[in-house]
Amino acid sequence: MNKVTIDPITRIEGHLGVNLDIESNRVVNAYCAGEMFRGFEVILRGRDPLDAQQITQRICGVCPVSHGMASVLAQDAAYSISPPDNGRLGRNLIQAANYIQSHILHFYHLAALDFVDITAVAKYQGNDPQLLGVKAWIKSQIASGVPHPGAPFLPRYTGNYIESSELNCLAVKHYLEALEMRTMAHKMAALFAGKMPHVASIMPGGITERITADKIAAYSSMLKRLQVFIDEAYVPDVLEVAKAFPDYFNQGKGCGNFLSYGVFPESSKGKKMFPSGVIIGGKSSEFEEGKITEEIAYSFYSSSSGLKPAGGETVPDAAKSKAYSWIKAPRYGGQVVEVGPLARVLVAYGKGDDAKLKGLVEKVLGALDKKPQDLVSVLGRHGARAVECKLIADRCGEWLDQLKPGEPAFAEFSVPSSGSGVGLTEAPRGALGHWITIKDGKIGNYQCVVPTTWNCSPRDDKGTPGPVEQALAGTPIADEKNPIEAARIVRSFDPCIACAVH
Ligand code: NFE
Ligand code: MG
Repeated sequence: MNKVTIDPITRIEGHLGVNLDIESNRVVNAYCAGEMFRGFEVILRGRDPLDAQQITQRICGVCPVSHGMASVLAQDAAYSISPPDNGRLGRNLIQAANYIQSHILHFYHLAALDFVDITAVAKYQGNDPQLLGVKAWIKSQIASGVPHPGAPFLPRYTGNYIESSELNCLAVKHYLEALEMRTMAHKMAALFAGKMPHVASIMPGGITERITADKIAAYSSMLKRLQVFIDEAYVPDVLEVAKAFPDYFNQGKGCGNFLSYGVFPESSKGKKMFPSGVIIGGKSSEFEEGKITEEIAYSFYSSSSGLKPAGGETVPDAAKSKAYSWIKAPRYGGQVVEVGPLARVLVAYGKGDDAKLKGLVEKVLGALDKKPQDLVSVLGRHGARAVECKLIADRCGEWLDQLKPGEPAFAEFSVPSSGSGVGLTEAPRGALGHWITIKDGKIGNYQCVVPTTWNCSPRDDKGTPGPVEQALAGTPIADEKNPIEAARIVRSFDPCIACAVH
């Protein structure tokens, strides 16, 4: 048995180490290690509850909006308030812009370089000024003997990349355009959020930015440019990668269980654009919050194991024997579940209520001659992310139309001296929950269970590996010095270790 370590796994957010036991060029066991402690849940104790949506946003610079949302949803519940329609829609539009930014980031800037050969640009014959700039710089790197020409597209493994130089050049062009698209998505969010990335206007009761016709028009015009990019670059590029690497419909399947809390409320009554739901062993069921626990047998904590988050504890123990990760192991009814875009799309597809989602999923599957079950794979995760990015961008136009300029976006409230609340939403990377308990007007306990906590969890008390660990087991690795297959599987989950540990 050979031990192969990828540490850190690069082009993700935060410090993830992956240790693989490999026998006869196949992964036998995988271990995901979150390699830092952060302590947000400890920092929050004793603070003013109204600090929570600001402090928790600092867990991450990529998905701060979702942390802010989970926090104000928990506080809405604790204060028994509900935002007016303008507040609900404003929150949706901020969170949607952050999803679009995050999904474009993930595909182009974090994952595509596992598939695209940047050096093809050295032979580029066209006259695109941006590509000519990249060409000159890559040629100079090749001439000076840099081992992997193409920094800052580094580090990367030697591997089989897309062969068509035309497609490779187009992908690099889109990589550069994607940077501008993400800036625009940030600007859209900031219209209703006050600022990005760590937003100012999301508060319990709604949002504090006023809804004006100017803001609606500005959001709408930037949205239209993003929709063109999503339709003409992002979705087609994901399809090209799928056509070039069909084997990745068979790689990285994982536990095959899925969980979504649901996201983007369409009314104050609770109907959401993406519904909540659970799929375990192929059977669908309604989501029950009471089934969530966190186990810590292999995590660096000395708190009790198997606690529900409302009564969760965070007691770090760096010297704990047997532990190998700072990530806890969340479980649903004791089961390992995957969260994220694939979970959201499969839950919604299974419920069958969303004709647009069903139509788009079937169109993509038809273009690739694949079945819904093929989605449980590396390429299925990329495909689900692109599909939901398009659906969310399209839906934003309808939310903009429903806004009422000049009407309130915020409901008044007061903070009780004691209470509790649960805030469940979906961040770009999956199911996100915050649990708040208020005691003597201060935060008595605050617990977060975060998407990458679910996906990159270590083994639980029974020794069952987490979703990414399961997705890696059994993977063929052609060259142990270049475990690109494992990196592609890990990155398909879009992990964020800063979030996972929090
Ligand atoms: Ni730090 Fe986050 C995760 C997402 S949770 S990126 O995991 O998406 O809000
Ligand atoms: Mg936690």
